[in-house]
Amino acid sequence: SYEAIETGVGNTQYSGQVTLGTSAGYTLTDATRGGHKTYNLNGGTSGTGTLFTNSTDTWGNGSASNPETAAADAHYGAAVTWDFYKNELGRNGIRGDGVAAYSRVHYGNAYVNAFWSDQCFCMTYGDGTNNTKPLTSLDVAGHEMSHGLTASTAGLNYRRESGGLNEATSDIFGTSVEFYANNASDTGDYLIGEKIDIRGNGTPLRYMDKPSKDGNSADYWSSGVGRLDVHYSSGPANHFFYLLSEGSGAKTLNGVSYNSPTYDGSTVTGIGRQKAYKIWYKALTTYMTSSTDYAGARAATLSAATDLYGAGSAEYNAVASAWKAVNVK
Ligand code: ASN
Ligand code: ZN
Ligand code: CA
Repeated sequence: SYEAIETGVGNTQYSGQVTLGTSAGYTLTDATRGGHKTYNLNGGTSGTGTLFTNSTDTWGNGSASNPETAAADAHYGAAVTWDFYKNELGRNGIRGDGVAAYSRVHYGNAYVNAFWSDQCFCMTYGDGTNNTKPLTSLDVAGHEMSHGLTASTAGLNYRRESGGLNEATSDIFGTSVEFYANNASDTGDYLIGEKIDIRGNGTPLRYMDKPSKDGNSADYWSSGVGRLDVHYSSGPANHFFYLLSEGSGAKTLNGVSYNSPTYDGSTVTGIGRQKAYKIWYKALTTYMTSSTDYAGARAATLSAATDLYGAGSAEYNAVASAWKAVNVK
């Protein structure tokens, strides 16, 4: 799990008190993680604004009214994601070259989104509804940073089925980062955005065990899935990842209850999240291309499972079963 070497203290909004990588001055510059910096846009929508600087090495107070709080969450999310890539995927930063991206917080006014940009090689966060719910939770940070990972590897086009796979890749690694952090205030789950309350009713943005619970996402592949918005055509791949990790049916984990269905009534036995994300990462970085569709993702993950665990392995068979369970054959 995540352990910072440095001594900065972040009082975050979503993850409690955490250790942050900071540099003398003090600034939010994480020297041990490629020099990742976090900037304050202070309501602006372009440029970098100003680097977060402080007379002490304590950042934020847990409340969105303190501008450093969202910065602490974002800086922490980037650090955990960096460590996840390094320690779990064997990857040295987004591009594998040891160079960090940067984060920008307080984008615009009450802006309810976060995004990755290849142009700046950076991720950006709005402050959410009434400027009280910044979109800086761990799973969202892992999601956004992983758009950079996808862009620098498979390059999945952000439209049609490849776009859904691009979105799913960000949800898969975003949720994996949340589990990896082992943070008591934001325990791991297969929900995306459960902390940021975008809908205003306490429900998450997306559900990986049964994507249709969001009212829009597809649970299963069909020939029309590529016409959906990419955040909904991600459903079958998110569902695949859940089934491959945890298996079908009912399950409670860290206090969250899941009940994952299958297209054909089959039973899937999970192989655990760690093997599942290693297979997805190998597929993404070795076999997927910009135009990979669902059939191609199935082939890519089967090849990856063969490479990692062998052709007749239980892991290979579980990949095949999980795809069949979301109607990809
Ligand atoms: N937050 C969204 C995402 O990362 C922004 C977008 O629609 N691209 O998917
Ligand atoms: Zn996304
Ligand atoms: Ca989550």
